[in-house]
Amino acid sequence: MDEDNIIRSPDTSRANRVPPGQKLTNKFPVLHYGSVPKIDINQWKFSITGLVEKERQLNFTEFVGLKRVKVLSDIHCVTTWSKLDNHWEGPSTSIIKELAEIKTAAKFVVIHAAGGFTTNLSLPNFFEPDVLFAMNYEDKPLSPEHGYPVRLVVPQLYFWKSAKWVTGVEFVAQDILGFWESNGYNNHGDPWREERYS
Ligand SMILES: Nc1nc2c(c(=O)[nH]1)N[C@H]1C(S)=C(S)[C@@H](COP(=O)(O)O)O[C@H]1N2
Ligand SMILES: [Mo]
Repeated sequence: MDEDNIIRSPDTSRANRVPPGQKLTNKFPVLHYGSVPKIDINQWKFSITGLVEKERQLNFTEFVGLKRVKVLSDIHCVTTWSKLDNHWEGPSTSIIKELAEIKTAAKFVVIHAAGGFTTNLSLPNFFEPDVLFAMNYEDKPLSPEHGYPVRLVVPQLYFWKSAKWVTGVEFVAQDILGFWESNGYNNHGDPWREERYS
């Protein structure tokens, strides 16, 4: 991979890259609730809804055409495995600001994924420069179990915020707990502060 124009997630520059209570693995475990959805790329839609001037839907061809960034990140799963030096590629979350005008009343975003899965983020967390809608992992399209065709990657928070099989983003004024956040996980999820459970 071309290392020149890569966005390095800030945590990859720490002297000690392993947060408290975490153990390194070279494997890439698969974790999610339910089963891997079967995605028909011809039917696939990405929607931008909620507190925006005009709601939008993009089909797969339109989404594939969006400008992309490359990100280097570390993964920290709340179940205590961490995996360093992951390369992702896809549209930055900042692309949403070019696709839709977000109303000033919007303070949080709900990420929607196949099968009704959701996760929630504050707008500052969502728009961190290292957050992206990943389509490629290590220069190859995501595998179905890791979120094909599009997953969110939020490098600075525990990996449950990195929703797989993303279908859209919804801007809201009040925070709305997502799936894992309503099932005992912390609402924020900073691995360096061990914000694991609520
Ligand atoms: N759609 C969806 N995305 C999800 C989840 C889920 O249940 N559904 N689980 C999260 C959790 S808890 C983790 S740890 C990571 C695991 O990602 P991986 O299978 O690529 O390692 O996906 C996150 N994204
Ligand atoms: Mo997880």
